[in-house]
Amino acid sequence: MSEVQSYMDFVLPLVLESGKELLTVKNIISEAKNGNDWDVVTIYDRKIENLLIDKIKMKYKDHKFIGEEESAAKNTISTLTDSPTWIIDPIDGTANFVKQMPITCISIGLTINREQVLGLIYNPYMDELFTALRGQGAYLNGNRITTSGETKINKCIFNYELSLAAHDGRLRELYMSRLTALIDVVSGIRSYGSAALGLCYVACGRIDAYQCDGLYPWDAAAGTLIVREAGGYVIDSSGKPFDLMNPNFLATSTETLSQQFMSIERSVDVSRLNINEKTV
Ligand code: 2AM
Ligand code: CA
Ligand code: CA
Ligand code: CA
Repeated sequence: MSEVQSYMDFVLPLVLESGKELLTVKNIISEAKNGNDWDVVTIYDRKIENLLIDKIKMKYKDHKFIGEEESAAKNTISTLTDSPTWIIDPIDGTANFVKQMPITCISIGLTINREQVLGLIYNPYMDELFTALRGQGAYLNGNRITTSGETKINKCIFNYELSLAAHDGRLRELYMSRLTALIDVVSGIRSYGSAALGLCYVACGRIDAYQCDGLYPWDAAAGTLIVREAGGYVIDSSGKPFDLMNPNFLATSTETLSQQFMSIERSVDVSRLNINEKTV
């Protein structure tokens, strides 16, 4: 068995167990992060992240961690090194979770030598487990998945994550100008509120494209590997090389579709925007 497969085998039961626990939760109380009512966290986010980090650390003493909630507590995101590094989003779609909208998941990625080698995303409400190991394809509940293969933007169902634009001054102008440019071109627009699941839905062909700028490594670490392993295409929509530590991503079923999105978006003036100034 490969080293990475053994890591998957170790972490999978922990994630399934944590996910199943979420199903029993009632009366979820959320608190505002950084004083923003629209940026919420619950005790379950912290509990799941702590449990995963503690258990993995006990087994693999030299492994490193980048988690959403430990980064928020430190007010900094650790630098990626060559060491095996678990990148953890304990609940992706916390706002959905608080409202009991069943589009929420646990997302875990692993990098070794700074390369994404493992992705695991579990939505307990749908009992859907998306997995990928580098070079070995992507799976939903053990069955191989591929993207839709869609090549035409006018037939494309597009998950554009509009929720951040409403609150985030860095992104509002960018999002709205792109929306105006794309709304008449694509077949339909969705905004599910979970980056990890949006990426999984591209990977399994439920939608054809996902885009969100200004996100964090834990939003992207598992899902972008799952998309690529499903035959999809991921780029940094700003035109720079994709950077896991500072992800602005467009994930599409095919490279052709990606080029069609980019040719429309490049016609929109975004030069005034600085999307890299963010708080954790
Ligand atoms: P989260 O639930 O883990 O915070 C779309 O809403 C995506 O953006 C989700 O994956 C969500 O992840 C993330 N998100 C929500 N609020 C955010 C914020 N204030 N800053 C950055 N990302 C956020
Ligand atoms: Ca959050
Ligand atoms: Ca997230
Ligand atoms: Ca989260």
